[in-house]
Amino acid sequence: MSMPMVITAAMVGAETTREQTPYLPITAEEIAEDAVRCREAGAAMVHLHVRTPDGKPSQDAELFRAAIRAIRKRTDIIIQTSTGGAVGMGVDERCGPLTLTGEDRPDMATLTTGTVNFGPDVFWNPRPLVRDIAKRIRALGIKPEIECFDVGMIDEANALAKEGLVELPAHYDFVLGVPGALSAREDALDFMIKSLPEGSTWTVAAMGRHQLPFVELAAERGGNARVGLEDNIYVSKGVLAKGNWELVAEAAKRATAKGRTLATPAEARKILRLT
Ligand code: KMH
Ligand code: ZN
Repeated sequence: MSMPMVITAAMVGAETTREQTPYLPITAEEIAEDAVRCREAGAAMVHLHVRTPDGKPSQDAELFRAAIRAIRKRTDIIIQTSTGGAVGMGVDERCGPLTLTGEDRPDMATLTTGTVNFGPDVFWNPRPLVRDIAKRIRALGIKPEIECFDVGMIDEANALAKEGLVELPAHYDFVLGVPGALSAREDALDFMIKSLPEGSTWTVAAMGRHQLPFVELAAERGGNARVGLEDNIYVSKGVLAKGNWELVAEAAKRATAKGRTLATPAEARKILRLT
């Protein structure tokens, strides 16, 4: 019997625009409304970015606070905040959500463990910056999701563990298919799984048209999957998803067709060792 599958909804991101899809949630209320529907459709966690009212990517703590409060008022879904933000942001800006404490503290935060080409840009994560963010996540008392855009980022997480900055076994997200980085290939997924330390948990987030097929690959392998408008705006060829919930619903359908049950947030907390 495999574990229940944890579906994460990457709801907002930093790159998707309202010009690309009118269904992108921007305000705290829009995010909360879509998060509730994602939870009903089978998601246990949201990966959260926020935007200014005019839609610009932001890592502002107060915008995160408003979104986190709006979500928690309406649902028990796990909230994982981004520390990646948008390309070009500095480390203090990226770590805005890590300044939230008490009832506004996020449940988890991302930690990308290496620099990578990101379309025409560079997502800068030099080793000292990675250590800085790892320390801030640790100081807040929450667990990271290690974002791996390439396999060397798994090795760097091992180095962080040796330095006492990350606890193993950890939870990883394989981000596959970003232009300029590791592509969304089945053999790449298998190599990444094989490279993990014993006892790790993993999620796969494949970009664009690869998103939903990779839910099925993850389901077959006993892993977890991330879907959502951050990574893909189409529910089928040329058809926009009418919200993150529609991508979650499609992911849930595909995962259950492969024999997987879906984790509730309470189950996901146990699987991901958050409690
Ligand atoms: N927007 C990307 C440059 C994360 O959330 O931690 C980085 C990103 C990763 O989305
Ligand atoms: Zn993100």
